[in-house]
Amino acid sequence: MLRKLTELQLHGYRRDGFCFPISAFSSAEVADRRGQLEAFEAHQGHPLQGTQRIKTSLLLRWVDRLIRDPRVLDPVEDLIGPNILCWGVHFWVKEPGTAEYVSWHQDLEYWGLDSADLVTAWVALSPATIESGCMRMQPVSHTVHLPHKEAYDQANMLSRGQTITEGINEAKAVAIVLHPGEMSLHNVRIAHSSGPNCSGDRRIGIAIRYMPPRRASSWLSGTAPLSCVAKTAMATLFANRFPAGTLTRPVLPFTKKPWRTCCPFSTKTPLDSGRPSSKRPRPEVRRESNTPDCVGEGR
Ligand SMILES: O=C(O)CCC(=O)C(=O)O
Repeated sequence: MLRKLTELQLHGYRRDGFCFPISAFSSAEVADRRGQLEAFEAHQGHPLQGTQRIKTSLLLRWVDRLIRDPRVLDPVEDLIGPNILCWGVHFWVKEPGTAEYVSWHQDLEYWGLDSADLVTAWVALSPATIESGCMRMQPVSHTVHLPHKEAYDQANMLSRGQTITEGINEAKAVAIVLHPGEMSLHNVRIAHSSGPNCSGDRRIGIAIRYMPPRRASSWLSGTAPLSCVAKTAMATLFANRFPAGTLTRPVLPFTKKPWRTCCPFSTKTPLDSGRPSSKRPRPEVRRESNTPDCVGEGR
């Protein structure tokens, strides 16, 4: 039985590689989350930048709560089952009237994963419209591997300017228009892009990457890049959704050191060198109640 998605949405996701809109948060809730983000930015004197845009659940407690919210997890569960590992969190913020864009790309092309089971929940904290530079998706492109090149460009929000060189039909692209509080779901292989923000408001989206943990355990056996987990220090187990005995050994790179040492502000990240070292504290599975002691957060 589906928890949240309709049969039509599930079918659409499987056929096209994405589905939307899925309502997750009320306007009051989303205004509150945006308020917390902007209070933090005001406190530090500038918008989220650089490494603050990734691993943000380690920085802001409300983001850590958001990535575990059943309203986000339930539709994800409909796609990948009840055992859910959060592999990454990425803030995509386009300031009003700026030229930043995202070129057509497939995430799987450059993330070094050996699984296409990864699904991104993209949660809108502000209006995602054609004018504000919402994402665009190429239906069915998750079924094929499209050629890419690296075309560095300062306005391109992708670090290496990864760009699909052929196979995109702009006329068939679907604009993922979302109200604040809604989200979309897309497959790690889907070809997607987004244009500049020509609106008068910020375009703020939180992309949360989820996958079944059995995929992560294959990395530990050395058959696929462990660095995807260990270097990013991102993975988060949802212990309450994780049946006992599913994992034979700990998957996560978390250490017993205080969370603060893992936060993007820290110069002493214990997890930045790939495989966990035997000299480091043993990784431990993170419990639901063990929320991070966040930097600069109001509550
Ligand atoms: O937010 C955007 O414009 C792009 C997002 C994206 O590329 C992603 O979530 O994979």
